[in-house]
Amino acid sequence: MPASGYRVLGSLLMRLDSRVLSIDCAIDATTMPVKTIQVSENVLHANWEIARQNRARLDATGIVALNLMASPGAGKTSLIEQTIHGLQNRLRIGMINSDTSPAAMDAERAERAGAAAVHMNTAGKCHLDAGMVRDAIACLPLREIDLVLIENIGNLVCPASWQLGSHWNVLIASTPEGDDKPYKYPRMYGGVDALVINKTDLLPYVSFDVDYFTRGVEALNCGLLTFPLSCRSTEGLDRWVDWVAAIVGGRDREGERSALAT
Ligand SMILES: Nc1nc2c(ncn2[C@@H]2O[C@H](COP(=O)(O)OP(=O)(O)O)[C@@H](O)[C@H]2O)c(=O)[nH]1
Ligand SMILES: [Mg+2]
Repeated sequence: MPASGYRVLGSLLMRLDSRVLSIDCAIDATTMPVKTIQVSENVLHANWEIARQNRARLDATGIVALNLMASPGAGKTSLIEQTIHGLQNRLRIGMINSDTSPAAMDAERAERAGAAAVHMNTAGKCHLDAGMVRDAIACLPLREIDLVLIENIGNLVCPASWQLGSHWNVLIASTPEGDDKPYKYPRMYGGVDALVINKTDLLPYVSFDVDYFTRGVEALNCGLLTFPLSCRSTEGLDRWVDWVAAIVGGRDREGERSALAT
């Protein structure tokens, strides 16, 4: 067994020393007794405990953290860049970027925009977890930061299940993705505290029925705080930036918005 790499027992996927093995399980369902293994519950509980510690650490240094989730290409890094620019003389910002590979260009974009940035390579894993965020936080100059923007892995499924210790979970939708996404990803849309609808500049060119989309969101997450905007044209960005400044400014009162449910 090599020192590097990891094994996920009971899973169909193993990664050993950079080699990914896909294993086909041939189980004869007629003779095998049924066993239920509560692996995911235990793993999620352990994650919750670390998320709680992350929250405590952030609170102790007076930092507010936003967990930004979206599909690949929805505009997570663009929104982070625009938020850094919009707040440049008001708040000191740290950024945690995650990608499934060593490619650190999004962290570099945030750094060029003016943030202290950390790149987290999840090595193929489809979401951040609280342990990764704990390690990333440890690399940031916490005493020189007011706000941490976390760019989660681009997908609308896995990140929804993993608490990080962030104060606000924010979903970034974008108009070219289509208006059906709330109906297809209810867990993500139902679980977030705020929603950004990015790329509104493309509304005249793409098939995106705002009413249909909004009805889907409202059915899952009634009254969800929503920010339609364009990172390209900058329309709507002021309202988003002012809101971020307000939640950081009023962190004692608002900071518990995203409750850490067990
Ligand atoms: N038209 C348009 N393109 C955008 C907007 N925001 C981001 N993009 C583009 O969408 C692509 C993906 O953006 P990026 O921020 O890297 O997305 P991420 O993968 O979610 O981090 C890039 O080509 C951006 O220039 C927007 O508001 N309007
Ligand atoms: Mg990105």
